[in-house]
Amino acid sequence: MFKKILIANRGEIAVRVLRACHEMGIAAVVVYSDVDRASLHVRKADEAYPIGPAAASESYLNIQKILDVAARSGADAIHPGYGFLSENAKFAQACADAGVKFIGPTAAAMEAMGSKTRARQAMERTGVPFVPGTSRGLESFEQAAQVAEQIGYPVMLKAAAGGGGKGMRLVHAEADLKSALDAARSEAERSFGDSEVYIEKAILNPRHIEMQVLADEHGNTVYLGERECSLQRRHQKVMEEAPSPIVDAEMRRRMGEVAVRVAEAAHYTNAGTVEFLVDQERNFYFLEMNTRLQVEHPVTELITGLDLVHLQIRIAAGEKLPFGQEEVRIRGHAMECRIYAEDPDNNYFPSPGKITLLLTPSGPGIRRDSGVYEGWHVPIDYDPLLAKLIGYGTDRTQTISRLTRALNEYFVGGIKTNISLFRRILRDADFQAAELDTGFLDRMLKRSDAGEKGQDQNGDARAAEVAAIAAGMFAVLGASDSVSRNGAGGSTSGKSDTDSNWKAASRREALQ
Ligand code: MV4
Repeated sequence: MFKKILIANRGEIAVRVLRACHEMGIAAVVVYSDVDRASLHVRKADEAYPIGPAAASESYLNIQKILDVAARSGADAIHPGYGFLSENAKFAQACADAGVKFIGPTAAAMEAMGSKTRARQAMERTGVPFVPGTSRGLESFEQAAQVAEQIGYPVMLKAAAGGGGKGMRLVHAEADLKSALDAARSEAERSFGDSEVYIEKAILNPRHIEMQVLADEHGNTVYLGERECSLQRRHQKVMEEAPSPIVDAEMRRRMGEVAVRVAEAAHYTNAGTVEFLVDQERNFYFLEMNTRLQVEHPVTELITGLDLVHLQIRIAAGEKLPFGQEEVRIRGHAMECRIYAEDPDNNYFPSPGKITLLLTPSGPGIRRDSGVYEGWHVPIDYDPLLAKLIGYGTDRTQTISRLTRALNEYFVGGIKTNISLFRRILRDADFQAAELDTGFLDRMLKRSDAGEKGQDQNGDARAAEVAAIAAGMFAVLGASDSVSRNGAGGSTSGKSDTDSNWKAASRREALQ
């Protein structure tokens, strides 16, 4: 087993991975850019190495600098987290060449799944259902028009090297095809340096459902259930849940077996995710495979009782999967809120700055994977994800009520956050009825923009007043340090002062 793992990432995922290392008795080495000098992952690590200025290209994306730290620290393995170099085949190969184990798939497996057309070609050979269309880049407008005629409008043009909706164009009629093709090609070239564009039948208002897979290096591959990821804004996931409200045991088995076939076709090892589009009739189509641990992995961990990072590390160390498919059980329901430093009243623009007050939820069924602390300065240089708030319950209804309760305990002072967005989502009738598809959030935001502008940065007006009272009380009582900020310890009356102060504040406020 590894003695020391280098975590080539930052923020909440770096903290999450170093926690798994510490639970396994493995030393955690981290890297940090200048603006991350005081960040949480640096504070919790066993060793921390500076790797340069804030710009990711000069730090977290710099392969040579990261491998230099691996050599200097004597790390046996590297965990890439998600984003940054996590799906960079050159990095995976450079680790292998340097004799440092990359905790993830091989460079070859990444390559096989890195191009959407290469992935579709691989799927053609394995009978995996994918959206009707081409598996190679379009050679000409004439070919595009001919294929579009065959599969029928509306069609979707997509960048082969694409992801996240870049280089994608929905075309409803042939008259729009030429300009859309030109636009998709130029955006693909600009975004990925690769203008290859292919065409698919458009699935209107699809759901995005993804299947977690796990494969060891001895030929054993299992699926661990699906995640509903349809709540997206501008191709950025906002909230995820597991299991999907529309997937029953039989559909889960069929999707899981397809996902395993995809992984096996790519000779995949370690944790990966197979993405599907699901239409209104619950037909599912292979979309792409993500060759990394995903942001939303905690919802799968909660409904299966498995720790995916522990398992990643054990697989990378050459161990066999400690269970077979028949032992995988799904129990309960989990939902994840991605808490971003964004201003809901300013088009969700990033809201960097100092966190002056941090009141965090806990209690039954609440998990918080956080990369921040009170007093830390959220930098402008990276994705503004602060933390993930994950709720777990016996069923979807209990999970919604738990998460609602937890969000009402959450307060971040000094910067704007999107916490109020989750309160709106959880109380939305269509959400509660699980009427979800990839257009849900856009529709809800258009609806509620009319009615709910000007809410305070963490939620509705009342919460803002309660928070102001609490902040005032902390300002006065906090100095006598008899008030513990997150309800732990420091109490004088035998129970948490925070509770009594919060209750007193809200009772007083409610009486007015
Ligand atoms: C599609 C589609 C409809 N039909 N493909 C968006 C980014 C990339 N992951 C694929 N995406 C889509 N591909 C066909 N043939 C609709 C989308 C899509 C989408 C997919 C998943 C999650 C959110 C989405 C938001 C808009 C469009």
